[in-house]
Amino acid sequence: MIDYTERIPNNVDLGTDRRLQRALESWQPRFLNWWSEMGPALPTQDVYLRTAINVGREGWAQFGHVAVAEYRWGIFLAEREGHRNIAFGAHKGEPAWQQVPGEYRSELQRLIVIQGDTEPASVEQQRNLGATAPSLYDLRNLFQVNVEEGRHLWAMVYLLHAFFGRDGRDEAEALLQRNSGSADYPRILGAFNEETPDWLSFFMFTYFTDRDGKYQLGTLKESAFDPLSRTCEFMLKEESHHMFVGTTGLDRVVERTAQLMVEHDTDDAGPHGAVPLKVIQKYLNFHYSVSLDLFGSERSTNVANYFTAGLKGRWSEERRADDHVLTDDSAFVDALVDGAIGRTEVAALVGLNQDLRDAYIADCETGVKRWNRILAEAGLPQRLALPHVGFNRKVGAFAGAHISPAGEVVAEQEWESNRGAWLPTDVDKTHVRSLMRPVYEPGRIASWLAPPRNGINGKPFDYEYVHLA
Ligand code: BYC
Repeated sequence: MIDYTERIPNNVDLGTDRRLQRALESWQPRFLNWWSEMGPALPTQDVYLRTAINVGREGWAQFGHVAVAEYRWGIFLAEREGHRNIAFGAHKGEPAWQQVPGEYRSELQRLIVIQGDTEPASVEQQRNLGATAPSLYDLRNLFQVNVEEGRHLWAMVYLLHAFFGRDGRDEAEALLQRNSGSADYPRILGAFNEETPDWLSFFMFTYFTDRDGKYQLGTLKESAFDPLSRTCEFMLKEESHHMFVGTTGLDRVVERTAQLMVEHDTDDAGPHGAVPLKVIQKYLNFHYSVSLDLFGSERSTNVANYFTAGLKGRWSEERRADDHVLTDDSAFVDALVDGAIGRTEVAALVGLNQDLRDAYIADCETGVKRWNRILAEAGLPQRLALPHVGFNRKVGAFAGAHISPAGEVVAEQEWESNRGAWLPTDVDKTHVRSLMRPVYEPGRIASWLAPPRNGINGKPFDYEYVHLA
């Protein structure tokens, strides 16, 4: 069980390490200050939230109305039964580390800082969405995602404070100083400096960008550094709700658009108060391509070093039928070969970013299948699709190339003249924003999406999930 009598709820025996406890207790007011300045802007009395009370398989969370500013952010690591050995890399077979080995200190710290940086960034990106929530149910889900991203920040800050000394404490401060989209001090990764100005973007973000989180956390869960592995394991449990919000949110947008297309026998649901299917496709193109950039380059010596050192494994590492060392293996990765889209052979270790990205892409396809089933069931011939992996990329083999969503290399001029057909235009964004009118009455829903099939924790859709201030 998690101890909620402590100032910082935790299951890491914080009380037995007074120095660490004091250091984290002095970071806590700065976190709360950041939350009040950069967290959800909409004032509320309370929200129906889940709070982790245990890390076990059964009944790990409790639901209830909580004043958001009083949410009990804490430090929760998955319990480990027995002894764990390192599953991959040069240290394969050795016992997992409970401390950070000196030779890997800076790489490990860098990975933890990058992971930590994304968590508050997403809260900042979503800060103003409460003002335009399509229902109280959706508003509650937004706040649930936000408080848990705040908790994920706590997870990384605990590691920085507990294992990286002075440098770690400085990095924990910097996590509250960088801001999403700031010109002077931006967040580290590209996607976390983009805006999330409307709920279609929010659903796309929680579908595509949170899913990068799932895959990156999955690789860090394999880490030889056991405290990182254990914290990521528990974070993944919370993360699955965030992706549920994205998946079902987009289901409901597509469902409503399809309904109106059939009802009015038109391709364009825009004039009928919904998001046109073409605009959904453009938002999808944008969020997918920006999220692909989060996997880094197809050829990366960084990832080879992380893997060999045991810092970052592969997705489902232990289920792979190979030697888990990969020094003698090769792999094919995407590349531009003489200006054409092709593949090139590299050492398997250097190609591991693409290995992870391939698993992510296969997972993204499942959403597209769901949305296409909704269109098919409505009797519509139109379909959504993931754009080609090279489309609109800023990182890796296709950065700077001009590749259409269908996967053709085109001239820059052709790409630019099609930009508005492939990515959201100002007109599209203005239309989407015009639909974003808040609906705060229990049981009611905005015009542009269908209600959810089920409520939260067995409650009905018309439950008062949020009491506004
Ligand atoms: N933007 O060798 P390369 C989540 C940098 S999301 C800006 O190609 P590498 C969440 C890179 O840092 C998951 N810079 O790539 C979701 C490197 O810089 P240095 C977050 C970028 O290092 C929603 C240089 O370019 N967690 O949890 O193999 C809501 C060359 O890099 C970008 C992680 O990402 C970019 N997109 O892989 C809330 C896990 N891409 O070192 C939360 C930790 C690359 O030369 N991070 N660069 O100065 C990592 O594992 C790796 O750092 C990356 C990059 C996968 C991000």
